[in-house]
Amino acid sequence: MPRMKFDLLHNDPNSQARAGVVHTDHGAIETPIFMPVGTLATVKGLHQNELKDVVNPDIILANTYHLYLRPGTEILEKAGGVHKFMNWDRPVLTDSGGYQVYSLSANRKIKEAGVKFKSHIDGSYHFFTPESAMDIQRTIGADIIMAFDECTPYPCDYNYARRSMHMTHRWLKRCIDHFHNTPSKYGYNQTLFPIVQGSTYKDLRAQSAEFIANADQPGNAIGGLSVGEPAEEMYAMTEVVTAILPKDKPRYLMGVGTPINLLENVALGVDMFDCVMPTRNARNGMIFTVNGTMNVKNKKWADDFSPLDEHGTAWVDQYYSKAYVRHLFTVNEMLGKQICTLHNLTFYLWLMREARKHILAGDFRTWKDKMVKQMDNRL
Ligand code: PRF
Repeated sequence: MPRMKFDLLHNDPNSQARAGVVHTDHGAIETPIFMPVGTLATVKGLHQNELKDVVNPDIILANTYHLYLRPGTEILEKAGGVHKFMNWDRPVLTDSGGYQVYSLSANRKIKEAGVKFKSHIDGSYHFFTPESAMDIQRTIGADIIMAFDECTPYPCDYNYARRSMHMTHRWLKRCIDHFHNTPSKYGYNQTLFPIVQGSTYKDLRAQSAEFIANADQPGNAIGGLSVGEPAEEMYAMTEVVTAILPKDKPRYLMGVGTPINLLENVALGVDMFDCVMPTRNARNGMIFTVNGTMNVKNKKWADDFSPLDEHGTAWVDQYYSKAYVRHLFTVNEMLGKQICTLHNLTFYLWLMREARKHILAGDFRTWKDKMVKQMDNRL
């Protein structure tokens, strides 16, 4: 099977930032990229045509843990995979469940064999192993699938972090063996990304990055960050890891983050991101703009009839006023959440496209420093 291809187009001379293109059987992904989160095979609140034509991401993300519980692998297989099921013909990435199991389910027991967990839906018990995580992701049919790992909490003592990292490495070996011995189900290629762990310890991060680099898969991910540590500590870890991971393969930082976190990590050599923040916060009335974050529920917008975001590039930004969107939240109308979701995702995707333009133009560093200052603000 041909390996997923990554074309590295340009390196920024004043940072580690890169612009590239990842090629998959469902199309190309221009990096740096933000992947909207569609946990349950829906980016909450958006129609596929809005997602495609307005937000226009090259790839979206879905979750193994959630799709395994509902609708289940039998339905997904009958549907012919997640793309057909949700009517999305561009690339999809699935997380392995190696994070949601820890963050969502009660009574989980982590052992060398795998993780036993209790469903957050109905309390039923399930068992995930590195092998079953590969099988489920084969059935869901994402273009990029993730290794089964343990995401350590923050803070995490050194010995636990070290032991957990080694288990994640042993699990990776099982993932790779199983993945490469099972065929894809729907006639297109799938690619496995291993995940670097090691908590907030530089030596562990370096060791894990070496191990993951040696696994020689077509792309690599960084996990275990954005779990409560200060941003500076996250950046320090990213820096250690990107110095070791191969330059000719895409790097995906999992579950990150704010617009500022994205730009700082792009500067450290990260190519791909996902996070629930733009969609989840939108549903709570929080929007991100070039001039900072704003809570549209705030009383001060009650009679502000200016556009939701005068610098915004989404049609909703000029079409609706702050006062109107605030009103929708006050009376709990679903349109408010939809408007803010469309705004935030459009903003995140715009920010990554701008970053890419500036990397290609050679002035990323000055642009990034200016944007970070400007966005570090509450409206
Ligand atoms: N592992 C996996 N998924 C993740 C993470 C991880 O460490 C994170 C960490 N922020 C988000 N999503 N498998």
